[in-house]
Amino acid sequence: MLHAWTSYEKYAWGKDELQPQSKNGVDSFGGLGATLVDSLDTLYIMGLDEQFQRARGWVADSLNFNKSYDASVFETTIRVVGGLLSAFDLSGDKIFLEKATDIGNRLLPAWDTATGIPFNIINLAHGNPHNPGWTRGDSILADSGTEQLEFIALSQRTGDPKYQEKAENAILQFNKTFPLDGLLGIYINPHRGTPSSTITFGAMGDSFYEYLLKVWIQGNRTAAVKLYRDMWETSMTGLLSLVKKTTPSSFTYIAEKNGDSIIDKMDELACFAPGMIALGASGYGPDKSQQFLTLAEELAWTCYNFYQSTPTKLAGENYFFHAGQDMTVGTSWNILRPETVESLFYLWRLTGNKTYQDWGWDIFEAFEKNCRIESGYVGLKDVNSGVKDDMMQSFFLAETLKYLYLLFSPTSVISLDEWVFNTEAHPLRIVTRPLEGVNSEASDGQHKPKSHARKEGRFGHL
Ligand code: DMJ
Repeated sequence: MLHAWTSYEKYAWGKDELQPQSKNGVDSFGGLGATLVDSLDTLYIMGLDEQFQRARGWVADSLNFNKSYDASVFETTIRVVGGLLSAFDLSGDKIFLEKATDIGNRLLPAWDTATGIPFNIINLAHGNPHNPGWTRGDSILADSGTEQLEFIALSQRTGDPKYQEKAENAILQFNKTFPLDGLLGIYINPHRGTPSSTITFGAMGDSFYEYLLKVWIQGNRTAAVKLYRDMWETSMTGLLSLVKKTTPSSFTYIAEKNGDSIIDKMDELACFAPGMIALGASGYGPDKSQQFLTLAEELAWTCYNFYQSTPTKLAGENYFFHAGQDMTVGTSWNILRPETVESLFYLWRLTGNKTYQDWGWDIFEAFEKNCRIESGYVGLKDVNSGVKDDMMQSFFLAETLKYLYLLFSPTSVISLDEWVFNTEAHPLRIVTRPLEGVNSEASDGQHKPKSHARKEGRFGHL
């Protein structure tokens, strides 16, 4: 983390992302300091206090959202709103909540559609929400169902219910036509609410399913958030219908679907699923809980082998499964993604099995060997040849390095009893949800969960 961060500070300070080979910063997210904001909680958790204070200073003095930039509502929420709220929850420093509220207000008009399912792009200075041209007017499932954790937290921390109401309404809309298998198409018309027929736990679907589970956890599993758990369990019946085995080695994978056709493909992005399944398993009765934990472990073994099966020991972007050939790399780049180490982190926390640490260490060493250069970390254009690209993705600092660090930290460091990670690995405090409305405790700036007595300490100011 120090090497990645120091390189960013030296060559790309305040820019969204570092291009390590060019030794330049680029504004890939509209000039919001994406890597800096994405890194705040990682710096804090790792005890890199001087670096955290310098980053805090930039947020206070230079982070300006009044930009005429067509921002992705999803990317801005998970990285910037999530990063700032996590920094607030960890440090108690109100500047982070002020900034999160500013950007939250700018994103909010995206939900003003006939159905309440949001447009996925909005201009940060002028509003004017719309969808990208390439979706032919549709909204994307993951982009529309991955703001709930952040916007619920924003309402809880500010005492203003409007953020939570908008984001939760989208889920209520999805629930109106939720299919029996809980699998929604990845393109959804925001005016009519009708989904397309492409189903995946990878790109454009993934974190919708993740947030159904995590909002239930965020709300402390009360009746107020039971709908989310119910929807998640429904989607898990659909997931089970997509689980298949390779030949000859019997690797378990999650296939994709288009209409009635099964597609024997899995994105590395879908490797968040073993962690999610393990995290959700304990909410079932004993038999089902064991069934889901076993499935999670089998899927993690597959994802680990996405890495182990290439010459660089780094996974490609997606895999195809042909009879008799186990797994074959499809798109062959690796952009420092976190999903597999994220799942290893959850499995290690939930089972105590040190094998997951060993696997995580193997992946860490492969990143060190192939991706570390003098001025930061780069991805690979091809996991077979090892040819490097020129981008240090902000999620490498937010997620990949954080999950690797936590994989080797005591379980008390960001305890899963007290924190829930957003999809960008930003931990948010679990706050018990009362049956209606925003937690009344929030209005005076307090957000202490009722069911947890806690001490002052490094991992929280409450
Ligand atoms: C991150 O921005 C998030 O994890 C998101 O859910 C998926 N894509 C990247 C990491 O791969």
